[in-house]
Amino acid sequence: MEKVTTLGEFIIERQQDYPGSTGEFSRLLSAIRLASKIVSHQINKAGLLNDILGAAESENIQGEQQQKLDIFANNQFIKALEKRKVICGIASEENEDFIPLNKEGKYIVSMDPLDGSSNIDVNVSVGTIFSIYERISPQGQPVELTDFLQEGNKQVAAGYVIYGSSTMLVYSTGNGVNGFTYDPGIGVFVLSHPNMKFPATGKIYSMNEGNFFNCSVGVQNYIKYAQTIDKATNRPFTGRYIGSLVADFHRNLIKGGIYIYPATQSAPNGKLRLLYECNPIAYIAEQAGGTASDGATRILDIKPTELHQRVPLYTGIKSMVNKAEEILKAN
Ligand code: AHM
Ligand code: MG
Repeated sequence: MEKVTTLGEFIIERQQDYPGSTGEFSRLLSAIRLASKIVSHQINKAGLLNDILGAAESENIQGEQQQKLDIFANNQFIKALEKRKVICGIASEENEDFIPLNKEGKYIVSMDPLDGSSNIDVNVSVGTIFSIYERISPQGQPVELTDFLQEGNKQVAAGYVIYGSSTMLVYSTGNGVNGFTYDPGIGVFVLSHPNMKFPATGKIYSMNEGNFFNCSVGVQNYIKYAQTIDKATNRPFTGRYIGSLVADFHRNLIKGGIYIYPATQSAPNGKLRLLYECNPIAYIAEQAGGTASDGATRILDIKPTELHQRVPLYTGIKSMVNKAEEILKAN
């Protein structure tokens, strides 16, 4: 039989790479693995009799309508994570404040439990995004806001789960990016995409072009550049936009491209949140040989000032992001 590496085995193998490792971190990852399976199972049943589709009667801190599955996914991830004593706090897109957990815990988790949730009712891919740091406040004391406001370059791990035609968990602990596909028949994630890297070149651009006249001249000029016919640079690029960050990023990682959520007149800092959307995606992008910026500054070097802070995001193949930055700078 062909050798299959499960995520569980992979986590244990990798733990041995770090001398002195206590297994605490592995426990954290296995909580994320467990919650993803539960959420995946529920998403795959959406539309059946489980009354899980559609809007809930609440809004989140951003004033956005919460979907029932947003709340379900948030609860599942919190439930799984709070059981692991290694975690001292969680920040979530769905909660105004961070949630303090075990004072003795060493790690904090920031997450978007269900990103792109407006896509659920129409059977389009959604995702979970997570970011992990070691706390900076002393163990034994309650977790503090400053533990969550660390620069992205301090992340010790980050990843996402894509609930698509299959469910995949993609993550990095700073040593490359690995992707695991969920086999629902046996209930395990299997290593299917070892050492993921962006292709050397790409021709996909992903942006909500409905915002064209709402964007700066620089962004408009980049879109015109992407659409211009030029054989030498393989243009025009192909436009692909799902409206689900994880799915758009994942496609561009595999096929080669750039994802843009720029500043707009109505959203001067863009739409995406630094802590639990941009930082983890930027970490994965860099670990896969790509890059991420806000149009001028490396995402991972931005010092967060608040939990739900938003920043513009340009991420994907380095040469494509660099070109976008060059065009923005010229305007
Ligand atoms: P959400 O966190 O409320 O789901 O919003 C984030 C999503 C991203 O997944 C996606 O890239 C973006 O919003 C799409 O926004 P828009 O509809 O403005 O293009
Ligand atoms: Mg989101």
